[in-house]
Amino acid sequence: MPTKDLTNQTVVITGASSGIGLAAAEQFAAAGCRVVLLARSAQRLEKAEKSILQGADSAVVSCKVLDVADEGAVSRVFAEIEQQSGGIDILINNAGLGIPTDLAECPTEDYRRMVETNISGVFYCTRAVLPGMKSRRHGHVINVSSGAGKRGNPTAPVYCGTKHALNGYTDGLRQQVAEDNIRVSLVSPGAVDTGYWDGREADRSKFLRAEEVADAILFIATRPDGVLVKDIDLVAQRQ
Ligand code: NJP
Repeated sequence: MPTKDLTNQTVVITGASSGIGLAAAEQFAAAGCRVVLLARSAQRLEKAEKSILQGADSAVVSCKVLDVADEGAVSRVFAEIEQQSGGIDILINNAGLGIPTDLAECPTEDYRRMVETNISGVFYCTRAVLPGMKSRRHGHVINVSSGAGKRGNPTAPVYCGTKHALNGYTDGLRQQVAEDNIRVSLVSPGAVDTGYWDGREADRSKFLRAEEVADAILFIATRPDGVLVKDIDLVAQRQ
């Protein structure tokens, strides 16, 4: 089956300094895309950029510091990227965090961080790319959600709430912009061996690998025009 050629497409990835975002950046760069990495830590972004260039010195990669929860900064940074690139083709809303919460004791600050990153951040970034995508009648928004967006679990009710909200938002947006020829997709992984789990007790050896989730994201983006993958729900199956 023919796949979509992504050569020279501009791909913006939030939360690209580690884990799934970094793995996706590596794979989209290898597919010939111009990749823009976004995250809060300049140091981690520079390291990520270097590691991508080490893997493929012809990769076209740049990075910008951005907290997706900062509305004004999102507007500024995305306007810069639009101007410098001539237009964003693919946005991967990947930045996110989950804090295990006993709701009776959950600090408001933890609640706010999850909601502002996992939901408000996706809204700010998506809103920033839609006018350009609509005027070019072309674009793809891929949201990294979670199995926790479909099934609640007792350890992280706030995180589950943000990912359920993300799924509803994605579904509505997909229908809203279909007539503008913009595709909107979701990826829903189970547990993935990334920094998300640092400091927590878990046997990560049987988890998904970040590259496996990145591979699913690339699969979604390379479907030919006219084909939309709405969601990939993937889990590890390791003995
Ligand atoms: O985690 P991690 P993952 N603004 O911690 C950045 C979902 N997921 O790759 O900002 C901008 O390695 C942070 O960089 P920095 C999960 O919900 C995961 O696993 O410098 N960037 C880093 O680059 C999330 O949506 C699992 O600290 C912000 C990146 O985000 C996505 O996968 C399971 C930011 C996080 O990388 C990627 O997480 C599942 C902000 N405000 C869904 N806050 C799993 N790992 O098990 C953080 O179902 N970042």
